[in-house]
Amino acid sequence: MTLKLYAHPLSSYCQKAKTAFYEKDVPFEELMLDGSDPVASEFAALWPIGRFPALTDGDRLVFDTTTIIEYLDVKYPGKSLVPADPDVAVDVRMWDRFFDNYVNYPQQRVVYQAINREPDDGEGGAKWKAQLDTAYAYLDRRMAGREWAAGDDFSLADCSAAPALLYADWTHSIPKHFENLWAYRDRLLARPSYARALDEARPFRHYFPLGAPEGRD
Ligand SMILES: N[C@@H](CCC(=O)N[C@@H](CS)C(=O)NCC(=O)O)C(=O)O
Repeated sequence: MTLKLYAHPLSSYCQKAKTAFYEKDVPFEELMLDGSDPVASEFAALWPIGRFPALTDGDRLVFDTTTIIEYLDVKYPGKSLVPADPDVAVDVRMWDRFFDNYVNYPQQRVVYQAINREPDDGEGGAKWKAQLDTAYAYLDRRMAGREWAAGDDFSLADCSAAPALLYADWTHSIPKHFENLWAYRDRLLARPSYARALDEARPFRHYFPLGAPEGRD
């Protein structure tokens, strides 16, 4: 049964999911959510919450990106993105939450304000940018001497980190003096699985509401 991923290449969460597919070499069909039918109507009927990506495996719906990746690990064992050691797995899940909640979430708020999807705070998203600054400083300390976010191997947490740090920097620049964080971001962008997801987004970059900066990808 073909796995179908309802997605848009520019979406950070879709890039997170696609990184996992490519990392694990699991084939899937990407159904483009660009507002046009029949995919748009099909998706609305399938998952009325409307957040993407969402995955179908036959009649089964799997929503929310972390769960999609956990599902792939269960159904397609081999290279695991959640480690078998439960203690390390806790760490991986915790850092996955860090990137979703404390990097991607504030980044999204700034963008959604800019496109009037959410109320303007009149301060250019200052509160969210301050949260990003705190996350950057914490991550720079975390990544000192580390290759990946948690455990020794590339994991679910790094799938989450790659697009979160790409767009966070586009939205609110990561200061250059955070060398450990920059080195980690560079490693993520060079990882073939994420590089492929990012390449697939290139034709859509001009849609990034704040403008996609040159040379920061
Ligand atoms: N918790 C969801 C969040 C997904 C999400 O926020 N996706 C964005 C695209 S990157 C979206 O659906 N935006 C459209 C909307 O908010 O209606 C996940 O982990 O998959």
